[in-house]
Amino acid sequence: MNPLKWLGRRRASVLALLAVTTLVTPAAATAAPDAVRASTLGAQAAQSGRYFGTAVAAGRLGDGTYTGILDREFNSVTPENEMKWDTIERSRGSFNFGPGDQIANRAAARGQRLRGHTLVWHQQLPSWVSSIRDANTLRGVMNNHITQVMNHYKGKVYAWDVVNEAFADGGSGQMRSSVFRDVLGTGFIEEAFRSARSADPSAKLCYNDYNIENWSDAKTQGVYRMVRDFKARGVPIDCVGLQSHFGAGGPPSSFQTTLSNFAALGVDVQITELDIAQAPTAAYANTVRACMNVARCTGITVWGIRDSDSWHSGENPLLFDRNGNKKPAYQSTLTALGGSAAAQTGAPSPRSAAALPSSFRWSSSGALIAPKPDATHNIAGIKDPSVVHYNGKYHVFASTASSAGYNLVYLSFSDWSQAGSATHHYLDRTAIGAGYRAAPQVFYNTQQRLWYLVYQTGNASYSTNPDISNPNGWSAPRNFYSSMPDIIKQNIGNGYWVDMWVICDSANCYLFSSDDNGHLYRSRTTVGQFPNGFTNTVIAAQDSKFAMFEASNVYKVQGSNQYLLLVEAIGSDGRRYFRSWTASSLAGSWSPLAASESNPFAKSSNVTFPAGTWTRDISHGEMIRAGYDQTLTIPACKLQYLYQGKDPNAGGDYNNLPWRLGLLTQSNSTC
Ligand code: G2I
Repeated sequence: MNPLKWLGRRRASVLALLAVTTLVTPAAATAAPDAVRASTLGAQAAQSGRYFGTAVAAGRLGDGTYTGILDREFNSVTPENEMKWDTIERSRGSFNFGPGDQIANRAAARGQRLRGHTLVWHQQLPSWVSSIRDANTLRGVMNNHITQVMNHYKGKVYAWDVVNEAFADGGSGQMRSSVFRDVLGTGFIEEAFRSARSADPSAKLCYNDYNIENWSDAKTQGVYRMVRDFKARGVPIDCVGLQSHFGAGGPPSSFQTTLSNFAALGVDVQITELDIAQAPTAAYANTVRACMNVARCTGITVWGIRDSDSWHSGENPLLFDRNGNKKPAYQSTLTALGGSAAAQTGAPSPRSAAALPSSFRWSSSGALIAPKPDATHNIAGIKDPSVVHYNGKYHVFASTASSAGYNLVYLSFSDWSQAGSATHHYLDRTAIGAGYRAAPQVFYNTQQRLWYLVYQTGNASYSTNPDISNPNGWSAPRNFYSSMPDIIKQNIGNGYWVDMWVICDSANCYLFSSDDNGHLYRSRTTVGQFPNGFTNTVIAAQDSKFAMFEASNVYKVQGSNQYLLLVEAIGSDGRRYFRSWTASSLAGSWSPLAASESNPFAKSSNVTFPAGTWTRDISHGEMIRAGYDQTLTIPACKLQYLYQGKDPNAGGDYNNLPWRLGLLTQSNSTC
């Protein structure tokens, strides 16, 4: 929200009213809500923290059937040919990133992961490389290629196939003859991995090969010995890609053993190029199950979308037929992705035990908190609340709004019945300072033993305080980003960058934000680096502008491996309401929970007002949490939501609207 935001908001509301009959209900909103079983490959894989990807050909991106399936089903992509040496550096020192960028940018805009394929391979290698005979020249050429390509895609590639297919078929268990091995010796693989690590330390580095799926094969054993040696000597390697181009018999019976034996060396394993001749349902299911049964098998990529897209199209080896219809193997794959080891043995899944319901009903309080203007604070509305219960008190932070602009306020009370009489502490009097500050979010960082207040200033900003109850203890604002990330600049259109939200799991912290233009963004840093290092900004979810407007909240559901996403939308009646989604990881893809106007998370239509209908908007708010730390954990039962509402007849300047805070309590909780 910037100081001009009211213009955008007023225009948005007017347009929403005009669009009553034309507002398109997004597909996601009408899909059957199902928190436990998803209806697409990517969403189902994400429930176990895995990805499900496909090879993509840039030349097919103009085909709507192709891109329709791509974006619906897959949350990871691998360029089939566009990042190979003969495309990227066809002549020495001259780099062509165009086709690779086309795939990379498209994936980033849709929140799909990207696997980089491939840096060093004896095929699709230009003859100017394969004819080099001098070791120093070839070493320089190889390292320069790795460095240039990885630098170009830095931050965009999740995992790189650093070296591809370096081992020989047959019984030798040795490396195959190639210009790299023949001129540089077998040490070229180690050298490539070391160059790759220094070029992009945040990308996972994989060795990728075919015919290494059967544990007893000499080739498998050769690759295994190399990875074991690398791990023993500290040569950087993070993953092994098993291509898995199978005949109609499917995977060898030892496939899962092979996956777990590699994983036991301390690397991730991935199925990187899966296709199975004639696509037998059982063969696909067995392949997927083997991955699901190995914790470090982090994802599966099929080598193309429709049979007609396959490099072996005559074998019809993929999950979609030539017309883009799902084949029987699609169903067996989807089912196998849902079959966690726990489910197969009949043990209750913790997710279903504490999962949220798929529809909600609420009872609302009256307006509990109203602005308290004083001689120097002329305030029309109190908005955007953030709340924690800590040390026997509710601590509420909120925006104060008037035509003159926005700032922040703090109040605390021990019981909701006292909320209205609590003292308002204006934070413009503290080091947070005057000027545009809005939409606060508060949490305690347990590692740093500091409270954080995250808010928007035009950038994403924060202040810290060792004592939440001391309003004067907040530090001056600092920014999370040096400037607006490029992906937001590219997608924001006429919207505003608003409503920053931080949540952490045990490894990473994520910063979500909205653009009033249909996009939810997500950046990542490690728990150790927080509050610094936010990077890898992607679109975490998107829809039409009013269907995914702003005020997103993300929470961990207590006692489950579910995360809950709420986003504020503008309904066909022009009123604000919330939609909801779940995911099994913070970086996962979001499946609709109660996500439509007819089955909303919270809208005037599923809220009763025993004390009188004081609002028809259920707008920017926050869940009452089970704790107060950076994990933003909420209970699975008896949810409560503090929100902003206003007199339905009020109008005029958006910034001057009479927003008040009220509390929803879930009335259909079954636990
Ligand atoms: O061969 C199957 C895969 C084995 N593992 C490594 C992968 O990179 C490899 O992919 C295939 C692509 O699917 C094919 O599309 O690699 C082939 C090249 O070795 C690709 O074929 C090439 C043709 O050879 C070229 O003639 C053609 O111009 O595809 C190019 C683009 O269509």
